Amino acid sequence: MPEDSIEHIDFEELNKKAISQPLVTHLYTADPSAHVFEGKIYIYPSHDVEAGIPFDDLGSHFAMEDYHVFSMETPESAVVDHGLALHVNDVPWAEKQMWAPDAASKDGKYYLYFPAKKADGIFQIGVAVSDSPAGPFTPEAEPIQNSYSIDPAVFVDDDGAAYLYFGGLWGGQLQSYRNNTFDAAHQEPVGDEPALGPRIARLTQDMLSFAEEVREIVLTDENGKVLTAGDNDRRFFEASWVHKYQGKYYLSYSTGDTHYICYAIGESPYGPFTYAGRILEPVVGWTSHHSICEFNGQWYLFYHDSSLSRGVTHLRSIKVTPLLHDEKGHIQTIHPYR
Ligand code: FUB
Repeated sequence: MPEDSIEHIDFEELNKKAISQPLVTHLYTADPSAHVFEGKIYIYPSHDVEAGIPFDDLGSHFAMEDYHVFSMETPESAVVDHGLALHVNDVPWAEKQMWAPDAASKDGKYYLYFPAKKADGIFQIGVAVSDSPAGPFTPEAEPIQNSYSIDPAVFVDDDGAAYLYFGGLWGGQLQSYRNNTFDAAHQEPVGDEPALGPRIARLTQDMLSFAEEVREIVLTDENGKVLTAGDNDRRFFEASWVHKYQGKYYLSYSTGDTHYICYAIGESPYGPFTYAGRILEPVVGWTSHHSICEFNGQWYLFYHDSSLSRGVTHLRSIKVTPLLHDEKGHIQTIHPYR
């Protein structure tokens, strides 16, 4: 939701209309990546803080330093804060801006994937390992080789293959990459030029590296035409997430400056994905970022908004609400405030 509309919001009224309330109120939390591990819901969010850094289009005011992991017995039960899971000071290669993370599990170990800026100002993605889904996590000494940009999301397919999706525009630096090579001179495409897609690479068996060259995902409209950069209501901006429903792959993502969470459907983890609609209408705050998780046969959308901070865009709170697929596999659009 655009910043300039926030001053007109009556937050008492808005909170009455909100379809869900913040899951965590003792910290600001955002970008919730939810998974069912060991029979419980574990949530891996960003930990928002007020660092007093002026706002800019690069998101410098999102100056997060650490992660906490949260768990819930069910989507209705109390949330447990498992405390500090990883701090930027413990990551040898990272300097600042611990943005949206995700986690995966394999053979009794847990892997936390996270973006951070290095001292040279470039984002890369790192991985940290734990014996518990709650952490604490021990980071690898170097970022994942050939990783770049932000918003890692892991999808583990039925055959055990794990894929890392990533990428985000503007502050996330994706516009500076072509063919996996950084050049600050590259700009975001415009108008009828093809939009940039999120990136994907299969992970190695040990979950610590890319097993292949990073590929760009193609998103098309229902006629097979690649979504264009000027199609701001539908083009990918950041916050990739993949879930599988009835044998199909659903890639969901944020459209950034138009503030929607949209989705597209494909036959393979690599796509191409065909645009299929909106999952979430704009929330209070500029960013929208989510995950989709099945628990006991019911699907849930984890998302965030800035209602608890009364509209401060970098002080967000995670929320959860049921998500419905209809009989054709389409996702029912969620309106966050009735
Ligand atoms: O939390 C920092 C950034 O804001 C995330 O990486 C983006 O997806 C947006 O939610």
